[in-house]
Amino acid sequence: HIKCRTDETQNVLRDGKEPHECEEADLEALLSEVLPPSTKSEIFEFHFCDFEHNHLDLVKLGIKMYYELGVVDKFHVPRETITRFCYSLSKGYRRITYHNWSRGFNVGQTMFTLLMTGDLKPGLCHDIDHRGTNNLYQVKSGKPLAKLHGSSILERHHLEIGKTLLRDLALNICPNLSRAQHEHVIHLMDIATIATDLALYFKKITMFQKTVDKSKTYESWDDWTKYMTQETTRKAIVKAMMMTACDLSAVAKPWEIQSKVALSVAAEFWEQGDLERTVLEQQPILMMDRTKSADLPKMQCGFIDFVCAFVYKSLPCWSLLINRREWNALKEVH
Ligand code: 5BB
Repeated sequence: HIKCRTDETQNVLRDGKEPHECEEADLEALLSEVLPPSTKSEIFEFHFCDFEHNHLDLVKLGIKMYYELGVVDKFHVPRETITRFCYSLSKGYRRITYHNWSRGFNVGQTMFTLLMTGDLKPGLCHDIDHRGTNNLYQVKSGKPLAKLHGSSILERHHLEIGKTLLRDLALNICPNLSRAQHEHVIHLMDIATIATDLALYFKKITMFQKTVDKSKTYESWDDWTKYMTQETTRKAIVKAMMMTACDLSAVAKPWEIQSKVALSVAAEFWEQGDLERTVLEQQPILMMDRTKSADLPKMQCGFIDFVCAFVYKSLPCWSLLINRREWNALKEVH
């Protein structure tokens, strides 16, 4: 049975304090402590592992990443503001099996390494307030969210929460941006968050293939305008692909990480499967059926071959092939 790590770290003794008192204490701690130095910080590594870090450690590292990206200095964001922002993001995640704060952090941190080692920025809020069940479940069980958003239900909800946090005066991390710059930031959040709906991923692949390698010279204004539009589309698609790469990146992390993370992905799928049995009185699909747990290695092989392989063709491949071999070996045991 997989225990939720965030749960353990958040359930420490509260000394009879109310939740909001704990939150103020957390914030004070975050503000009084020095941030970890960049030199010995592992946040620059693709192989970063959060297993040994608690909830607040990860918030600290999140703040650190914003400093490293240069956005805090560039826009003169006060330490308290960026601290409140990151802490609120972390608290916006529910204490569930997989789509929790540790995982939100990991996706943001993977994007961070892509940005710092490559040359291309949102990630921390992309799964905020996830319920541990997928879009189809929201529809089938008639959840209010499904009535609010027609497609990419959860992704649109993560986006709304992220934007609300950004808008909130006390948390506004970019008060010095012009209106146009502010709208651009929101637009980037739109692209990046909606992009993580896996249902859109396969459409994106085709678009991605169509838009690469369009180098030619342009002779007229119209020609150039068309080129610029394509450039903008191309950039949006590359950003979306990077988000998917970060979203699925656990599969391309060292085996010690992948084997553990895959179990928590499975645990959350199985919990949804249980809900489908009890609440919807339906038989869950193979992926969400805990009585079919022996098929996990086989499913991970399929996931790597048919879902992940494409996105990692154009990005650093980390440990994908090694993990493929490990899952395959486990498959043959059964
Ligand atoms: C994925 C698409 N789905 C609609 C049907 C099943 N497939 S799958 O066969 O590629 C598959 C993927 C089956 C089992 C899986 O996990 C078993 C533990 C996975 C899988 N998905 N494995 C992973 O390690 C990860 Br990471 C993921 C991504 C899960 C988050 C994406 C949620 C998007 C929902 C559409």
